[in-house]
Amino acid sequence: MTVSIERQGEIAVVTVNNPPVNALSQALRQGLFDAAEALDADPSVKAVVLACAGRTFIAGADVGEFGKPPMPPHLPDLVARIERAAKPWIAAIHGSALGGGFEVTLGCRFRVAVSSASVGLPEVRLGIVPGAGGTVRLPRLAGVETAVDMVTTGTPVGARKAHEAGLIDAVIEDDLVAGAVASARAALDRPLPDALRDRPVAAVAEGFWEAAAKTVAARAKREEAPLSALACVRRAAEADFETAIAFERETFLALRGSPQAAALRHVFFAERAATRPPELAGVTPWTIRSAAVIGGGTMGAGIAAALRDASLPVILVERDDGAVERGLANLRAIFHSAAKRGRISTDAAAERMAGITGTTDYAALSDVDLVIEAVFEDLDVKRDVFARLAAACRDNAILATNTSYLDPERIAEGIRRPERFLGLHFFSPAQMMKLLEIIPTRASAPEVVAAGFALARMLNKIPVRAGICDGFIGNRILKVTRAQAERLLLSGATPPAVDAAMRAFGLPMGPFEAQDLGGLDIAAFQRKAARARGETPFAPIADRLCAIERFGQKSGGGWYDYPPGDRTPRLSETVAAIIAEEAKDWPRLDWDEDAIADCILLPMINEGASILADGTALRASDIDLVKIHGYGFPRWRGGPMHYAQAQGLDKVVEALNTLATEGLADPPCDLLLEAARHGGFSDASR
Ligand code: T1G
Ligand code: NAD
Repeated sequence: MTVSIERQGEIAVVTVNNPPVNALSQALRQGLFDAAEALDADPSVKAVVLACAGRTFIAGADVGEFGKPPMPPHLPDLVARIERAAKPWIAAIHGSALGGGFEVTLGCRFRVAVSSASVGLPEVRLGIVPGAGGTVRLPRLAGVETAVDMVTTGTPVGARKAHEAGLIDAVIEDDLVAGAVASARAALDRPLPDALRDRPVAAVAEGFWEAAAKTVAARAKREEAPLSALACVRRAAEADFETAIAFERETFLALRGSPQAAALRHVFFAERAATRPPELAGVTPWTIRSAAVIGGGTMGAGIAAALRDASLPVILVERDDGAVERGLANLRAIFHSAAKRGRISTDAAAERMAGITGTTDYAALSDVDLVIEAVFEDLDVKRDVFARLAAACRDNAILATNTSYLDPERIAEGIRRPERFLGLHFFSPAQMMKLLEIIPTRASAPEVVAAGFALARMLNKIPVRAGICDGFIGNRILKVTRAQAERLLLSGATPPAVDAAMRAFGLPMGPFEAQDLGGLDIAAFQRKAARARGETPFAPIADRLCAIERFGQKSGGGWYDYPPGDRTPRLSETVAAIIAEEAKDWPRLDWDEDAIADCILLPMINEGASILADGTALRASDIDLVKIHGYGFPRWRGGPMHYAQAQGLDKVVEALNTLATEGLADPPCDLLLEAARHGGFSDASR
């Protein structure tokens, strides 16, 4: 039963129960509509409290129904029905009242919530706008500024701030339903406030809309929904209620069927599926209450900061006392800049730092639950570290490596109790980047792998299981991206043209700007190791730049020149000369932005398909999450694999064959050909 009604005297309590998050499925909409009808017809009912069972209030429309034909009662009609009810409805909110769930409360005359609750209209994060009056009733309740902020960012508001902003009428400290019933009774003794539909929208200052459009456009970049949401609030402020409601509905329906909305829905479900991989269902993870990090450099400091952000006590181990001090200084700098940017308070920064102990003594690790190694990318150095860890740590302590390219099997070779070892691959800066590649070895115990996923939830990161190969999922595709970028230069394109094309596609920066920021040396290490294994990585120009120590911003020049103290990329004659020499036997082609993007994206998709084929990734959606959360692939395109399907895999195969005949890419792999025949990658998420 999704809707039940019980009476507390003249107050009816309507309880919704539709696990897991009380999403507004057709059955729930019908149940609530029928309840409104029945309660209106019962003269003994003076007011209605709307509450929810389970862990949250209504978390919105049932996103799973989006791809299906809409069934009545439609949500706008349900909200309007509750709003014109003969008795006042009071929404009693716990957990999250989001999207359609919050819109239902805007149909109610009053809203009360427990202090831990939040309310919001996150629809823009799904590429749509509120579709049940949220952009029209919210400015009538809390003013245009609050409405614009909430609907264009999608960021929920906590109960106390919501109360200050007039979004809710009261914060209930004790029993929510009892508090709501009491509020309902009290409301019956006073004149009822107007329904939101009958309230005016307060005027805004001259120039408000133009300024808001600038801010929203800058933040939204290429995402369409935020500016559409702003237009809906403006219509609500400048037109009558019915006109504004119709405009919102029209905008909602248009966006719901858009490629961006399909992509963002795909990512929404992929992110949720990623945290609970079916292959680990029922496996109890080893507990993590304390941690240690070996190496306090770029990654070690970032990882330690992320662990502290999750309130875990951290021991930082370095080679010598000087290095310990440098590691602690790196951490202080991270927390200092987080406080400077208002992400945390200065007190919190001090508290984070207080929870870190620096040492060179492995004996200090005798009782930690988890150790993450982030020392130099050198096999012998890492093997020595794990030999010492295997001796110093408990048998049920998790031992993890943050290697980018080395084989975790070889790093762990010979250690005692290898079932406690796995790869945990963070991305730089580790305290910010959401992605965590989890790389089990053949010996890794399922409970240890499950602990990796539990750690990701603790650190609020997106976990993706990756198999062992050179570069796992993300860096393996990155190698292809870089090789393609070089092929473009050798066939007539320039670094700024390639970077501009990829930025136009939606990436925060192009492949050459990104290499200069991260440093060309890490990939050079990787190519050296690959050549030692007898492989032939393709990077003729990057090899020559590294040979003359052009490692990027950190050495004053890489693909671009950087004057001292200035991170603005400048064209480099040296690089242009090297490209010209290397390109002398290559055919020169004319490259426009789309052709450049295809030359990079299509081989990326092809590599994704071969990663699926050899099981390095279990799901195409996992590859999408890796590229979005680790490499800045635009979320509103859904990731490379979703993008490929949206373009049509047969078209992708055809375009790849063209690139292959021009010697600019490998031909489509078998799995991609098969997926094109079947119209999709087998596991594409719903
Ligand atoms: N529809 C369908 N399923 C949903 C859902 C939804 N709205 N929200 C969550 N789920 C599923 C999710 O896939 C997962 O399933 C399970 O619930 C638990 O979710 C007209 C049209 C509420 C804060 O954008 O933000 O209303 O993986 O792991 O961490 O204007 O879920 O177990 O099978 O995320 O506790 C607007 C989306 C919709 C809110 C709970 N609403 N949800 O977080 O659990 S658009 C949203 C969330 C709309 C109207 C428009 C979070 C949460 P499974 P979970 P959680
Ligand atoms: P880094 O050079 O910045 O830091 C390495 C640190 O390890 C140094 O502080 C060094 O003193 C310390 N160290 C070396 N040997 C040690 C030992 N035996 N015991 C204790 N400490 C020791 O390097 P980084 O960029 O932080 O990379 C660390 C690891 O993370 C590498 O495996 C790298 O491939 C991987 N990684 C790097 C990135 C990145 O973008 N930098 C991203 C993901 C993974």
